[in-house]
Amino acid sequence: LLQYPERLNAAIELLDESILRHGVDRPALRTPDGAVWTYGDLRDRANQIAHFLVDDLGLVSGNRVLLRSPNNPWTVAAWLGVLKAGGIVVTTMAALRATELAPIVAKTRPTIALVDHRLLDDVRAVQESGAPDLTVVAHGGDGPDDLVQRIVAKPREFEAVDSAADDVALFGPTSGTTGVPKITTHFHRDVLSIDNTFGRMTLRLEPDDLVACTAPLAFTFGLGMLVVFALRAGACALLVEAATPVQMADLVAEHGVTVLATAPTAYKQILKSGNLGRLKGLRVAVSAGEHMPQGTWEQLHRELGLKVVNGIGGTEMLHIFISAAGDDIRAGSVGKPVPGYRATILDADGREAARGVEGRLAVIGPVGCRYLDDTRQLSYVVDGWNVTGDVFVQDDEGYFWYRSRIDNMIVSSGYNIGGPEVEAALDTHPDVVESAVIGKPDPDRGAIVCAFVVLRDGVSGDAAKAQELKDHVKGVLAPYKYPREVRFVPALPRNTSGKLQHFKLREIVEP
Ligand code: 3SK
Repeated sequence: LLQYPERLNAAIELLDESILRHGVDRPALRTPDGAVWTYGDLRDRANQIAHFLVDDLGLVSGNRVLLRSPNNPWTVAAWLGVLKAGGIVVTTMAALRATELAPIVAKTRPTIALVDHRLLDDVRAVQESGAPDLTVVAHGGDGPDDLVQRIVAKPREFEAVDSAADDVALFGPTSGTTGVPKITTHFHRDVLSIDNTFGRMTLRLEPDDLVACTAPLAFTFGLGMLVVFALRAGACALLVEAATPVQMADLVAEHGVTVLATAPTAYKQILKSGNLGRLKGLRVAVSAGEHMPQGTWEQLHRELGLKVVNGIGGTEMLHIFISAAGDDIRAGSVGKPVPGYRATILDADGREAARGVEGRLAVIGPVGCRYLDDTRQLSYVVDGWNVTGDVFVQDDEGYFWYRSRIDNMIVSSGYNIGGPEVEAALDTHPDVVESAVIGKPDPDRGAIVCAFVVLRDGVSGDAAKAQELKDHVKGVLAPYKYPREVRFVPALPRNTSGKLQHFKLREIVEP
């Protein structure tokens, strides 16, 4: 499955080959307002967009096309159209503002931008300040549908560019958890590799599945779930432009979604809101993007009767590389390397650590980590291994267990305290929606555990509640791990992929 022909266009594999296998009239994409695009509709629109890009805008192979739009069928058609035309997709989170977009545009140098009307202002600002040659085409939203008007008369057949399997298909900017973007580059074969590994070995979608995912298509978690895995399986994706986790749970129930992929935070919010019953129709629930505490996993298991498929992935490797399904799942563990990948733990000297020893997780597999024009490649990729910023331990059976981010191990009075275990303990309190824990410098103890807590609506964050939470943690964990400082906040800082930004909390306590 991991041998690829020399010439390969991922869009043909995902769309045209899927039509040959599963039929043209099956639904490929749905929206909450009832719109349905069949595989045939999607192929027609992708081909028309490819014609427009090549015939009218002069796109040649290797040109980069910036896509900025929410999760809707046009975004998927544009993504496939760019690949068919031989272009490289530059996906960017809708939430990015001009100041964040500018360095991405400067580095990836797109010549064309297909932009939803609602996201046009930031692109125009970037264009005016440093990308005068960028051709911007608007679509969607409430504005005039330039893209739709300009493709409507185009032929519905398009001879896709005969790309090499190793031609770049997409640039995935990653803000990581530290805020400075790196641009990952991925080949046409990488797009298929994520399906041949996690998609087919672990997830195993079926043609009758309806897949929903809260991640944007600009985040490769969402792209994999809603486009790559869904289309290759002949399944259908429910594309939701914007929804809170609780609204997503309603959509799952209303539309009969069978596979939901989202982050632990969303599962926690659905749980705490009392709406978990809305997920009862799911066949598969995937959790990734962050660590899922064992307590949350167990509660979901108890109340849904479903073993959540936990996974760890990264934009660097395009998708999930450690996971488990069915009987292989161990509560609280992220699983084992997905077939095709190898993972190991590195000690402080960068050598392979023994089983049971905590260290930095490194991974190697069919998808490579290649940053565009970035010297950070030298520290994050060693002999082909992607050295992640996560601390894990591997047990004797080969299962990987998350400990913390490399920078979130708190040393207090000589004790090593993993921030995530304190977060998990806090999250088991019924009034806590979510929490984030950091080490705050302290003259006596070196550091103290400082917790930022989001409370349930209507619960007040006062001194008594802070004391109650401290006592709660002392009751769940070794007492020395309790947070000596508790701060109540309305929300936690997250990057546009939804990952918690502990560094922003550190900036608050040590300005
Ligand atoms: O775990 C992640 O953050 C991730 C990143 C990219 C693609 C998929 C996943 C799960």
